[in-house]
Amino acid sequence: MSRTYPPVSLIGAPTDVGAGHRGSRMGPEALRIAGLGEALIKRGVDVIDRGNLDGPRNPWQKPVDGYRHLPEVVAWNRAVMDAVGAELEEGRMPILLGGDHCLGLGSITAVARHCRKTGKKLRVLWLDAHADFNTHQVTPSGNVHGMPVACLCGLGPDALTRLGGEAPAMRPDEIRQIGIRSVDEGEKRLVQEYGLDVYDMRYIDEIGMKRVMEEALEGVDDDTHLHVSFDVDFLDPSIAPGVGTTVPGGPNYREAQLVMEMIADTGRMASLDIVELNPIIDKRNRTARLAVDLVESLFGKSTLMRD
Ligand code: 5AB
Ligand code: MN
Ligand code: MN
Ligand code: MN
Repeated sequence: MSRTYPPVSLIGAPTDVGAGHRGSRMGPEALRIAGLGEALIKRGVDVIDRGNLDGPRNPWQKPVDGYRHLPEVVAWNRAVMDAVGAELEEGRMPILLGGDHCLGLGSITAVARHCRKTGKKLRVLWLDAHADFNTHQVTPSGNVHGMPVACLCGLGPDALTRLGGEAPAMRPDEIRQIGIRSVDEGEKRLVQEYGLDVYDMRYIDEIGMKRVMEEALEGVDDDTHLHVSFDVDFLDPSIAPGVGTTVPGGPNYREAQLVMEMIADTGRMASLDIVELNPIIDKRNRTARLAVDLVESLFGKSTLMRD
């Protein structure tokens, strides 16, 4: 396959302020050590590693009014939004190395703003075991990494929903969630109310990953900016133990590869988050190496030439 990819910028966001476990702050280094940059260069991609963003330390406090570490979460997301926005302005593909998934808010807010400016259609693929659609009223934990999709859809505190100025940053019909198998009670009602397109594990079991991806990618065309938000806990914990919130019953190695290969085939991926990798819980960087392997597939690595 001789597809060319836009130049890539790696942006590290070493924080776990939005999570209930500490350790995903080490995700960016683990991905670098697993050879992410080198793997992309080997695939012919022009890569610049911008290093790590700065932000407040994790104060490790209890939730206040239903949110843990809200000011710190806001600060990190602003930094991410600015950094991702700057790369998009330059015509580069930002790859956000998290960090916990609260950072998807800053990243996708920047992407959505870019789409409004350039007139592109936005399609977000949210690969995750969780819907991340909690609010402060229904969250069982107060952890903001369980809330970014709700915030993007305008549900949450102004400091998060209006990160990019206008709220909502995006519409529910611009996102497809894949691999979902853990949704909290109150969260379920909201997911339904907002009409999110959720391809949960039962649906994947029943119709198969190939058809799920065909449905999730339907309508993606030359005018589409495809953003992939890859929460590593999307993967089955038997192959990806290095995450804070494992949920059994996730996609296996081949299913995950197929997801990435079918995304690559669209040629439309223009931004990517890799989040929730927790090297403290991982075994000899195995999960980071798997993540790199899957990113290679996102950039067109496949067994045989297919076009
Ligand atoms: B992740 C849970 N729904 O809100 C909550 O890893 C887990 O970014 C959220 O998907 C997991 O605390 C957030 C129980
Ligand atoms: Mn998530
Ligand atoms: Mn998750
Ligand atoms: Mn998690």
